[in-house]
Amino acid sequence: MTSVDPDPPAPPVTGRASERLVTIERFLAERQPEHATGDLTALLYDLALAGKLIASKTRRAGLTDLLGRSGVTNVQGEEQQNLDLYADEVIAGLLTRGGRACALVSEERAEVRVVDGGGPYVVAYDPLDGSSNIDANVSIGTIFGVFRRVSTEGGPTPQDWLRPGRDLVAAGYVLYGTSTMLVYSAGDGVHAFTLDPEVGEFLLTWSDLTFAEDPSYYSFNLATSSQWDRGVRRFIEWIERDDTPTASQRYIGSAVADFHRNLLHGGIFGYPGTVEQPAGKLRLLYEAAPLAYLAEQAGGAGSDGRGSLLDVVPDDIHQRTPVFVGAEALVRRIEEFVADG
Ligand code: AFP
Repeated sequence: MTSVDPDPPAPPVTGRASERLVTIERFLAERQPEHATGDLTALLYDLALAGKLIASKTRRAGLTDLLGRSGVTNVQGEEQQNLDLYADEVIAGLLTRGGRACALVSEERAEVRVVDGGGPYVVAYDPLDGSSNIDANVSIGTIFGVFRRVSTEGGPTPQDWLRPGRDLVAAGYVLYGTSTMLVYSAGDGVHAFTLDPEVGEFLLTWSDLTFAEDPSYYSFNLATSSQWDRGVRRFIEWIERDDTPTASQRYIGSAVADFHRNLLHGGIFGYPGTVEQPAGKLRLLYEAAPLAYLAEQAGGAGSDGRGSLLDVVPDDIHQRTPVFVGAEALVRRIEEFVADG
C-alpha cells in the first residue's frame, strides 16, 4: 500500500508571474482589442473600484460593528448581513453611474435593476459570496459575469440576462482573503491582481493562469455526501483511492476561496444536488456560470454533472444548479461517474 501525505506542499502556480509593476488599469488598456470602444474596460475598472471599497469595509467590519446581521431576508430566504447590503449598494451605485451597464442582476435583489439610459452591458453578480463565514473572519468574495446586451429596441429585456454562460464576454471575482485579489478573464486567459493597500492599486500578480495537471485538492462538503447522487459519491471514493491522483480534501465553504485555491494549485470544487435540493445551492447566473467561464479560460471545465454549465439557459435569474468546476480531467471524470449512475 502506498502511503499518502495528507497535506503535501502546494505545487507552484501554473501562470506567468508578473515581472514588472503593472496596474490593473494599465493591463486592461494594454489588452483592449484595437476595435474596442473602451466600454468593457471601463466597466471592469468600475468593478475593480467596487472591490477596493468592499475590501476596505471588510477589513474594518469587526471595528465598526458591521458584522451583525441586518435582520432582512433576501430573495433566497437567507438572512442578509450588513456587508452583503453594503457590497450590493456599492456595486450597483458604481455600475449605474458608470453608464456602461443597462441591467444589473444581483443575488440580493428579487428583480433585475434596469439602468435608465444605460450602456451596452448586463452584469450579474453575487456581491458577497460566503457571507455566512463573515463572523468567523473567513475569506469571502464578489463574483461577476458580464453579458453584452442583445435587444435593440427600447429598454433591455429578459433575453438580455436569461442567457447561457457561453454568451459571457467577461467574468471574474474579488477574493477578500489574507490579501485582496481580483481575478478576471475577458476571453483571453485568466489574470490575477493583488491589491496593494499602501498605494490602493490592484497590481498584476499572474497572467494566463491555468489549472495544474496534477490536482492538489478536491473541495466538497462531505457532510452532505449521504444525500448525493450515487455517481458523485463514487467519484469521491475514486479520488480517495491510493492508485488515483493524490489530492487532499480542503473545503472552506466560500465558493470563491475554494475555486481560487484550486485554480492556483490544481483541483476541483463541487457543490452537488442533494435529495432535498436536487439543484444544489449555488446560483447559475452569478456564481456557477462565471466560475465555469473562468475555468474554461484556464484550461479547465465547469459542469452540472451532465454537461457544460456554460450551455445551461436559465429560466429564472436566481436559478440554482449543481456545480463541478476545476481541472478538466477531474470534471470529465465526475461526468463519467454521474452518467454511470
Ligand atoms: P453563503 O453566502 O450563505 O455563506 O453561502 C456560500 C455558498 O453559496 C458558497 O460560497 C459555498 O461554496 C457554499 O455556499 C457553502 O455551503 P455549505 O455551507 O452548505 O457547504
